[in-house]
Amino acid sequence: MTSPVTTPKETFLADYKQPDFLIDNVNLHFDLDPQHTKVISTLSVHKNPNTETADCVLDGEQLELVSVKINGRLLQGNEYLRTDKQLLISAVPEQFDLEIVTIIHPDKNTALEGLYYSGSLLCTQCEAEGFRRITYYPDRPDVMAVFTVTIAADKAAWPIMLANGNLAEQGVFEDGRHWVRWHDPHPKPSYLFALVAGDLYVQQDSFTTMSGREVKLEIFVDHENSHKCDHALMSLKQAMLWDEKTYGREYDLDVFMIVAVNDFNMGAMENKGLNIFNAACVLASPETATDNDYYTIQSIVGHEYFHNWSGNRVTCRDWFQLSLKEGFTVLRDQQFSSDLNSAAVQRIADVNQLRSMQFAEDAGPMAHPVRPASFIEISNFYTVTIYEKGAEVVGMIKTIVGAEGFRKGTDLYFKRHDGQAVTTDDFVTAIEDATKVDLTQFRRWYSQAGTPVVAVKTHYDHAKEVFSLTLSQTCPATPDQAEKQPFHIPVALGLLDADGNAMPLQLKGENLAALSNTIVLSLTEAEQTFTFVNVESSPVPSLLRGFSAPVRLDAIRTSSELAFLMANDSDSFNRWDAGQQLFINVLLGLVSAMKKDVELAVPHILVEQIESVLEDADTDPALVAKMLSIPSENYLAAQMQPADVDAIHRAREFLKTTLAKKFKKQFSAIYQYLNEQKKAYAFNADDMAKRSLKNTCLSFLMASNDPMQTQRCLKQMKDADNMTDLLAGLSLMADQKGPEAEHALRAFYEQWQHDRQVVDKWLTVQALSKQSDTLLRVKGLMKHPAFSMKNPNNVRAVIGQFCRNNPINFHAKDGSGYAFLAEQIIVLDKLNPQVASRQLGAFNSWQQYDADRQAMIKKALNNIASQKGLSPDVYEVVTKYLAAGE
Ligand code: 0A1
Ligand code: ZN
Repeated sequence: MTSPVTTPKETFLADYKQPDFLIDNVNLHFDLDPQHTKVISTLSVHKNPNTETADCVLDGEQLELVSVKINGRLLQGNEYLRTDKQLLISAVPEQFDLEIVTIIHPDKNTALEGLYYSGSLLCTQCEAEGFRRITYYPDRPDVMAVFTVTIAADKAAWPIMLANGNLAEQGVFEDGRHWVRWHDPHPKPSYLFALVAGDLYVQQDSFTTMSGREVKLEIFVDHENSHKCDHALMSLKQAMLWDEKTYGREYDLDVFMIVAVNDFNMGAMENKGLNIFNAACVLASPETATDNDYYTIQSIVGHEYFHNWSGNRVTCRDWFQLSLKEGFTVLRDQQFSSDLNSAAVQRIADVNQLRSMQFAEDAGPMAHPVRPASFIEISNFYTVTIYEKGAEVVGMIKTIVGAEGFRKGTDLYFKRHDGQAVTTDDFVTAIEDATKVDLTQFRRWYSQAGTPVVAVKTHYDHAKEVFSLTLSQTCPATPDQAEKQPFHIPVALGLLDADGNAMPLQLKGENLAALSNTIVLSLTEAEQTFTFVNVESSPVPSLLRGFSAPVRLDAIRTSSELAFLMANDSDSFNRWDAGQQLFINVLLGLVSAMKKDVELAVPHILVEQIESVLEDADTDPALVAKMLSIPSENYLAAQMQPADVDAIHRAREFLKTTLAKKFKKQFSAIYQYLNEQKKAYAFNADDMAKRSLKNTCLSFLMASNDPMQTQRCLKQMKDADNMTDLLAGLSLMADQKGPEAEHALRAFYEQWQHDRQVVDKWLTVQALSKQSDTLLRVKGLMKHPAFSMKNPNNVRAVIGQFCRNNPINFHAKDGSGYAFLAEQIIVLDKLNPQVASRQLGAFNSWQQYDADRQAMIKKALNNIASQKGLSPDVYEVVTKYLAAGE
């Protein structure tokens, strides 16, 4: 296999060493120009007394070096050494001032790391290792310094110039240029540095903090988006208040700024005082954004804001500790969304994502622990394991120590480590010290990869009124770890009697029954039996309530047991979960019936349950919509070895159509009722729930193959005053063939071609179409003027959606989907390695398919691997995927 020019180096946690040099102050001066930006960096440096080396090594990539001065003396070329990644200056004093001048070319920067040009904006992205593309610097999170940033540029072209912290000074030059100086008093690592310049609209507001300080809030967007800032601003104020109330965290600068940019590799970035957002994650108006967008924006604005404490004030010692800030901050944003909207819906969405994506990652070639032991390219580790499983791990700590203990623990953590760069272990220690709960064994969640499987056996002794529950745990091997030690797994549990009522929970040896209907058991051994006494009748256990641990439950439950839980469990998450399991059993049954050529039928027990869910549609429409959502094809594929893509698709379609026909009257009535209740769009949990149920009904109605329903769908689109209803209609139409569908798509584009966020939705609905010619359409879209390979949102909307969320087409028998992805990755890698590597993720579960498909995927992977000059990003992933197949 051909590797990149030099084989990328692997970095190990075990090799961590403190930095040899520390920086107290950084003074940056930027002479901005998209083609040619000059950066003068002046650092006050001192030797770290704890280390030995006297050579000062700085990181730097793709920089033109102009000059290096130490204490004002210009160094000659032979006084330092340069490689393509570093600058080494030997024999430096214990303490010195270092001035480095570099030139960079933002307009050539398609990788979108460092300083780059997006539309008419100049902006930065420095996490994880982008700062080294701006200047030479010890670009690692444990070097924290106070930054002062001066920006100078032509005033007409760059009227707004922003950096972190508070505005200190500004002025104008005589030649039409102007300058600003920003000062951030909080020491920070280089990855939190940010700069933005451009001609932007600003929407302002303010927030008074718990101690009475007034903070200016500003959102900067392109002028044409001036009407799309309200929701993000409102979300920001909600987040600031929530963090004060829930975690006692107050904001600490005079101003908090958010900027929307069109070209961005991820969702958003928490730069101190100057968050930079992917425009799609901040802009919203009822006509252009769906409920889902509104929801996501609220949660991402919260997420980035919460980083101000969990990430910025207390940061990571090294990138192996990434989950220290990300896992904890995701938990915080989940709590925030849950408090502001519906807790059950939030939990269901989080678990759905975890199960469909993180479990797949844990079961695939890139499996890694929440605290990885090594990496080649850190950008590849912004994963669902670090983020979502990381959040589950912190959530389990909260479950184990209780909400009050957790708050004591986080208070201690923030106080003890304010201004420091620390480890996940420091976080756990702070919680232990505050609560006196021993989390020694729990720490294995940070070091062991893989999804544990918990098997369940039960026994009821009628005569003694004793119920015993035997739980055993195993964890499958992952590429770097064959053997696993038992985890500390909190298992939340309730018992139901035959009428569905909660039963008292009294563990043997305890005097009294637990006060609540749910107790949390600590499973710490490979096998453990929990004995409940005074259990008057044979109970039905409700296990892992609220999904109390990120494990797979291996409990043999009959369909009638699942139906019983679906109808009676007081834990709404578990009610939903029982329904999902029932769906899965039915779908897998349909798949095997198909194989045996037996006539397909939907079991009565499911039909009955759906009937009662529909009867109850009024009580909790959000939950009902979730209860009616059939598990995705991808998730079903993960439950089958080998996954039969076509059979799964057909089984799912059959189930949907059967239910649609059986309950047409009910779906129609609910739809009608909700549609008539229409009022002006507002984003709140109640209205969102109703729209969600209405559109779920519409999607069932469309599955009934009745032309009348198509008319209904078109009418909804015509009448819609909001993007939620319009897009729901359009995506149902895009699944159809024929002139009506084509017309709907054309009309939509004509109406919205001026709006990038809406155009991305238009691209997505087409990439997701179930029609068999979708790949052809996708290729056509990539030639459309609305599409650019350099824009990550476009790439995700077309290539990403097709390859990840359209399994029936991506996994086409002829391998065309695989060849397509390989080709795109090869092109993308030259432009933007981070985006290329992420798209490669569509091959993560390649070993779960049949031998023919595996052979074709392997060919596609080999095609990528044989390319000259691969980025470390793509190299790492493709190598690991291929190694798994050896
Ligand atoms: N820290 C950000 C995520 C992020 C990571 C890398 C980026 O650029 C390559 C950008 C953003 C967050 O958690 O929101
Ligand atoms: Zn984050």
